[in-house]
Amino acid sequence: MRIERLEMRHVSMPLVAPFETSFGVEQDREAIILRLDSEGVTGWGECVAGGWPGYSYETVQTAWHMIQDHLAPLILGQEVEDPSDYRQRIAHLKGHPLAKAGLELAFWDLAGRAADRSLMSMLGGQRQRVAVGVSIGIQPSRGELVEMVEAYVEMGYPRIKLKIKPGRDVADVRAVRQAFGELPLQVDANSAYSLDDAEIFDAMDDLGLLLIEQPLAEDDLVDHAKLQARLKTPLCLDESILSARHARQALEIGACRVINIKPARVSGLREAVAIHDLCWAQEVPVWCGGMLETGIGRAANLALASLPGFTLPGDISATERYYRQDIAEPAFVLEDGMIKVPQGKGLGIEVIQDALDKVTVRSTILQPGSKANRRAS
Ligand code: OSB
Ligand code: MG
Repeated sequence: MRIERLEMRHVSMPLVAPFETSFGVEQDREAIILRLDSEGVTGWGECVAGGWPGYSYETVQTAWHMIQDHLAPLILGQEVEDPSDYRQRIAHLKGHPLAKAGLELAFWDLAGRAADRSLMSMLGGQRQRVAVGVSIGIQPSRGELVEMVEAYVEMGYPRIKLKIKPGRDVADVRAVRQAFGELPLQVDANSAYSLDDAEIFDAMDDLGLLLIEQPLAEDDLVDHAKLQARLKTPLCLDESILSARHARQALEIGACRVINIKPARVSGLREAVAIHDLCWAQEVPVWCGGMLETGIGRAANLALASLPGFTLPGDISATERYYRQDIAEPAFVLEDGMIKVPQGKGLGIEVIQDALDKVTVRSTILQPGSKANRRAS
């Protein structure tokens, strides 16, 4: 398909409530929405790089530069057959998985819409609904945390994840465990600890958690292996796993027993499926993580989570948990602790142009031979 046009929009979307993690507080979700046009077909993508390098080194600004100046010139005016062809064209460029994944997603949507196939069927998904949970940010107080958990349990979320950070860990988690007995519960530290904090995780080991997500630094598989060796609770890696190779090595050295797969973090859906396949073959449970995506990115996460190896509930919550007004429809709703996987062609959602216009803070249109394109090539 000849790629005629790439539109980039930096968006800032107000969240229904601030989301606090060990790396900071988000009030408005920043992202880049991408629109590809080819031969009368449009494909949408979302790059989830945020406003500052808290989760990853990438930011909206670095991703903007990467997409505009390095990725776009490799596709504009070119015949790009499908997402695999796109991947080959960009394979020589180092790093920047969030930027690469955002544009790959637009190619998946484009390919699906052109071939009249759903993303779920293109990826090999097998279920119409997927089990989901909710990720709860750090709350101002322990009491408010317990109330927040109660509210989500009442809404029907069958699994709760609590964000933790030093000083807001064991006591918070214990309070939630005491209030909710058998509730399926897990925690996410977003790499806020070191092996010197092992005693905190020893204490956490008795709280019946499904898993402990990314306790240590993202580039520290070796210490994760040491920590895993002393715990009964499975460690789950998020930030550390950027490719199927990392996943294989982490499992080989015992750095984790579960993997959180986020298509964005691993450069896109193709690599996400490769990690799924590797884990499925080894009977390692995986689940689909989230990055507070808009309806565009969450549609893709739902399709991915419909693969058979996604045996744990994903961080894919209902639209109303994130945004009062999303930029895509239909909204995703929770039913019996699950969300339906879109079955329409491509991502199976429609972008709401007015809503997108309202949250756009800057935009650019790149075409073959346009200024930004020439400057970089
Ligand atoms: O570490 O899983 C994470 C959100 C932003 C950045 C990192 C993470 C998260 C979440 C929220 O936990 C998951 C979601 O509901 O999208
Ligand atoms: Mg995480």
